[in-house]
Amino acid sequence: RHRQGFTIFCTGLSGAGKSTIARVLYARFLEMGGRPVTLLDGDIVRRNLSSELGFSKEHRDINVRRIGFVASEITKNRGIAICAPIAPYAATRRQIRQLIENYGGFVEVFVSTPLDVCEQRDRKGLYAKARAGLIKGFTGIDDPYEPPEAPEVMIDTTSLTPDEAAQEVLLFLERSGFI
Ligand code: GGZ
Repeated sequence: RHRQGFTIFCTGLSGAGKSTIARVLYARFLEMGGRPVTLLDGDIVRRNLSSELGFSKEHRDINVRRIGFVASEITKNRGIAICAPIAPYAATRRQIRQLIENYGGFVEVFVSTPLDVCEQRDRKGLYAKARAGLIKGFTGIDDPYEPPEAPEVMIDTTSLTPDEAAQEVLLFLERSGFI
């Protein structure tokens, strides 16, 4: 079987649960075997591909386009790319979708956990810093997040375990014939 490649593109606020879902999916795909899997988590990309970039609209767009390009190459080669940036701008996500759909599947996963829940979790203390004005231009506080209008999957992690959240994505992939 020569199944097509695909990209899982998780988008949502800081603390919404993107990286956690992405890591569970990564482990599941490795267990399944068959296709090469690449995890392009926000942190990993910022450290290795985008270390010179900040968080202006321009820099976020460059960052997200780089992720999209790498994911498109992986998808072209029939692999699985799992991406987990905030990717706050709808137009930029749309461009990446268009690029990747030339080569395989694009599965937009909107991790829709509301701001108040993300802020309550505040795992890294960044929301507190943003509220205190110590970080400027923080997504959801004083910087925009444009929610996807037609994501393939929408997951609010408020009352789901990471496994349950990842299962939602796996179900979609099975129903759509990707896995
Ligand atoms: C949003 C910021 C910011 C600002 C630093 N706004 O919870 P985290 O820490 O680990 O995830 C956030 C990450 C966002 O980087 P991305 O590359 O995913 O963003 S984008 O897609 O918009 O390029 C957060 C941290 O970096 N962080 N400053 N101002 N998040």
